[in-house]
Amino acid sequence: MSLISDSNYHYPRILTMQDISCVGQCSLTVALPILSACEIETCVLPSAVLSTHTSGFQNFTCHDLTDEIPAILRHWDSENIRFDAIYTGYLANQKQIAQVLNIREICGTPDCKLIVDPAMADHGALYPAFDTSHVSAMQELCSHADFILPNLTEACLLTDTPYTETYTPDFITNILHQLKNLGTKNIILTGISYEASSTGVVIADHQEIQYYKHQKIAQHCHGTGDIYASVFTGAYLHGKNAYEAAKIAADFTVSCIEKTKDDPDHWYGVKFELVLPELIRNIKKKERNKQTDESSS
Ligand code: PXL
Repeated sequence: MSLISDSNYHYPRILTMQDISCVGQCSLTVALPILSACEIETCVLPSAVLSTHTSGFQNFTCHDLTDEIPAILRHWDSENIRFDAIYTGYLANQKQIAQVLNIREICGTPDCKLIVDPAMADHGALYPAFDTSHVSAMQELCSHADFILPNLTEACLLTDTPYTETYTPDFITNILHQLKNLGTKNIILTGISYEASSTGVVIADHQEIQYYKHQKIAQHCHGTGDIYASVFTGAYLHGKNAYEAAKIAADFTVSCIEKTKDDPDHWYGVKFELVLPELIRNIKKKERNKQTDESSS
């Protein structure tokens, strides 16, 4: 799936399974434009339709789409539709979490990558709709994933570690080992901060642990986990390696927060649309350099 030039770009097809929060700049309404900007054919399996996301809005509506999934799958299979990757985000219930492996079995290509954002918690707490049985189901899904992208709260829940706001590199290394013991192949752990002025992302594969440090912006913005996971997935499937994809995703997320932080009316999400041109430039950068290198050699 790696790229040399536009002419032999393998045009990947991904299935992303998460909810449609009609308002709130999260889940499918950010994944679809971001993955498209990364030149990935993006198919969707909506897990639920909500009037808004569940963090901060009152009296939101939610229509669970779990019962639709088997018929959708049967139709895709009858049409021989296959996906190079499956990327999951916010899933509405344990039944849906359990369906993901079945979806890969039926509609995944032989090398189908499974990328799981265990979107279920932040700042030390589970999202309002979930309880601990959701965590157990997510542990099982993560154990089969090629990549998981938890924040620290989710990583603590997945490893039964008490959440803490201050920690040492050893604490993080220990969590990474426990996540590896679950069976997951690669971990991208976001929001890991060892000093007041910076934060960063830890990239752990089978042989090394790397850290990409970046600017920390004091303001909390909703939906940045979804933005981060979508950009990582898009950049990785476009052909970047995991470190480069993690870096592009971090830089994109920081820029989104920068564009949003001074607007108190925009508390529910980030203005990611303003940063899409920067994402497209970053995705294409290496290719352009490579092409220039090739044509000058
Ligand atoms: O951003 C994660 C997310 C996605 N979808 C829904 C949510 C949340 C977080 O609260 O409520 C419905």
